[in-house]
Amino acid sequence: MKDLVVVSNRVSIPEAGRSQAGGLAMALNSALARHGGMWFGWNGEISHDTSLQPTQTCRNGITYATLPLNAEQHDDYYLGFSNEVLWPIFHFNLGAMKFQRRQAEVYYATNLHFAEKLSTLLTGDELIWVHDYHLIPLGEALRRQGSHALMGFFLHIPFPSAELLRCIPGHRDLLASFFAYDLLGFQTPQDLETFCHAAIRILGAKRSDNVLRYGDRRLKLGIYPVGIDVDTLQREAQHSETKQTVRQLRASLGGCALIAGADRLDYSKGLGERMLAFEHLLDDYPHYRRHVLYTQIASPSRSAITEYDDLRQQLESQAGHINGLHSDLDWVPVHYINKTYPRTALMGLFRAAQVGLVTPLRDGMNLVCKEFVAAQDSRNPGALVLSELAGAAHELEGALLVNPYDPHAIAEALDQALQMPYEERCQRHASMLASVRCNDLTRWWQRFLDDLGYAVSG
Ligand code: GDG
Repeated sequence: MKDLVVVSNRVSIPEAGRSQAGGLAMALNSALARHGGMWFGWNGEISHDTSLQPTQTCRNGITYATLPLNAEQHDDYYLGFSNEVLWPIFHFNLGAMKFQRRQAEVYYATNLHFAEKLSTLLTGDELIWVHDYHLIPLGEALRRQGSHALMGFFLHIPFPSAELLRCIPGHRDLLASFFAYDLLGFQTPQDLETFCHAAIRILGAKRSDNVLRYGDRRLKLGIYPVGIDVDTLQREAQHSETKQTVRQLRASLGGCALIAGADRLDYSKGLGERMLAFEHLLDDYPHYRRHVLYTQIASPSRSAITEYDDLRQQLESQAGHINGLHSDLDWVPVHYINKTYPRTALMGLFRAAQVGLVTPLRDGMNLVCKEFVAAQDSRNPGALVLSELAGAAHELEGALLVNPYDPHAIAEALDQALQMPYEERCQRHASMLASVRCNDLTRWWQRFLDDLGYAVSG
């Protein structure tokens, strides 16, 4: 079996003897543990000296090869082109795009820099699996270094329509660079189709089933919806009930129904519209006043980017407005928390909630809604209100699907969720749990790596 090399923008090395907290980190570590191999990427540090060789650390049989970014790479490759051009455009948010040609140049140069550093560690007999929008041109840069390895790329975020893609100066080169890979994975059928349409229209690529040909390159496409580790999360959710913080949370509800959300603080997650929806719930269905609480965890993210800081201020003001208007001496309707919690606390919050509220304006998949489903007590499960524009909406038929741009529609769905009869809640939850189990985390990476192994012949 070939060794596996996973490449992602950010790599966090687990502490010795401990497994890693994040869902995706868990998945990739389990794939690496099975195949044996290396995880390569940025260590999260900024250093002026980029001539250093990657630092290699071994944990549980996996080699973590990491390197710092310099200030220019951090500002222009990571914050700039990746997160102020690709992230907004790929999330259909043209208004948030801020293009600067120099940042695009640094994006390509940083990918080349990663490829040069990675090349020194390769033997030539690896499967290389590259993750996400920061590293689209990495495959092409590795080919230029002479690599003939099998290379796959997985896009965690949606793929934009050809018209939106065309707004990115240099989009042809960006699109063409996907063709350096052997396998390209998407979260949903829609993303795959949108990519094919763009490649055919903009590059003149030729399609036959799920294979695209462009020049002398042949690119296989596939759909691999990211899942979660259901058993581990279920155990954590059950165990959370013994934790002091979760017991205090339950005691503080005072008989109120809990609506819960937990997201990175990101404009793609629809947090402002969600807050407005909760306000409509209190205005349009006044019988819920004093009987319902909304807890929203918004964990800090990319705060150096103006849009993210503006959103933080906007949410603080919206939560303050609702609480100022509706609170009583013994009831505060919105708990808005701008902090990152341990995952067990999150699972405890989800388990204590009657309603999970997950309404991104656009999302590649969205793992929070799947985690909410896993965290429920099947004997008395909560209901899920989910954006129809999240990739997960393709799988979770038992959710109440809403248009995330319509706060009134979200408020109606919240009302429906809060009133949902017991049998209906159980049925919907059972269907969602079955689907989350079917496409779990292990299946995700196994299917991708199987297909990558056969990408050339298959
Ligand atoms: C990208 C794509 C795709 C949130 N708050 C806390 C916390 N979280 C965890 C959640 C969940 C993860 O962060 C967020 O995952 P999502 O899938 O919702 O979203 P992105 O971060 O945007 O991820 C997305 C994903 O990649 C995987 O392919 O689904 O569409 O955008 O696991 O639980 N975790 C902890 N404390 C918090 O306060 N510990």
